[in-house]
Amino acid sequence: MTGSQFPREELFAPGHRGCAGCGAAIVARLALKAAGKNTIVANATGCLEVMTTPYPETAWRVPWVHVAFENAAAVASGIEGAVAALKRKKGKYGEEKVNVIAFGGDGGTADIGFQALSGAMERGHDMVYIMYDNEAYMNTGVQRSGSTPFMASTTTSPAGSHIRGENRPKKDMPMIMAAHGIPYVATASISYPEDFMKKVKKACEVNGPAFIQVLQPCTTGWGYPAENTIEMGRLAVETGVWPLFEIENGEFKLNYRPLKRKPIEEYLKVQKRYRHLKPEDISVIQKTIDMKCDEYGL
Ligand SMILES: Cc1ncc(C[n+]2csc(CCOP(=O)(O)OP(=O)(O)O)c2C)c(N)n1
Ligand code: SF4
Repeated sequence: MTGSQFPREELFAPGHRGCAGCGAAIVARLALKAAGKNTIVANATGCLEVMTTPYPETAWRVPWVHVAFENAAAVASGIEGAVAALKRKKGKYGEEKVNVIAFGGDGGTADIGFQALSGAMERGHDMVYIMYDNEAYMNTGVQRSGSTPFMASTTTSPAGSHIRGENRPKKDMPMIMAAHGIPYVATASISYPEDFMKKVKKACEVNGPAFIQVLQPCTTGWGYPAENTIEMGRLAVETGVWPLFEIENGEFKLNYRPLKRKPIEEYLKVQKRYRHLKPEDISVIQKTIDMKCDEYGL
């Protein structure tokens, strides 16, 4: 299925309260386009939830549940169980598949919601978990999360003359999820919409749990002009910071290989969260990216 074959119908309305250029809105819009209207969403507290549902308005044109910061996966697994039970009762649901999708930010997924996520994946619920990864707790003022990259400055890992920003590497969520033995794990980017939508569609079709981590540039937290959101996502992939891959039934497949990887500096120098970096810091980051890319055959 190519991009032009995806439905034109918009299940995520414009007019939400996200910052201009917000990548989270693009995640939701593309994901719903791919999943279609037979979808129920559980959305963890965070920017995506706050900006899309200022009472009494909503940007969601599918059934949507706001859940606590920490339990999107638990609520989604309950919805999946309820749908299965109602399907068994004649007349409640037809034969059509109902997609259950949980959306959580990186804080809501890699940190506080991790236990609920791990449990839902391990129990084998037929659901899709989409981690929209803007690499910090954006809704509450750009605090670091387990998914914040090495040396990025946030309000709780502030760069100064001694501290070089975040001092730990980014948590490797796709590999942690793959270690649960679930049938489908993928990385994606809003800047490669066709790839992302195909992955969402596949994740919905899989029988069992599926996990997609989509990198979501955030104009406010990363510090770049709003009109550059798509370009930021492209640079992440073109420099090898964010490889696009799938792990399907344990089999790893790289989805995109740049003709020539761009130097990491091109990605770092256009973001305020990295403006403190010195040439020696950039070479350290470049080395870690090179090692990761070697591992992935990129
Ligand atoms: C138990 C609990 N602790 C803290 C909060 C406050 N809180 C709301 S949203 C949020 C940050 C969410 O970060 P993330 O999941 O990365 O999503 P983003 O805002 O970046 O989209 C925090 C700390 C909360 N709602 N509940
Ligand atoms: S802070 Fe970032 S994630 Fe939150 S609404 Fe603004 S651009 Fe979107």
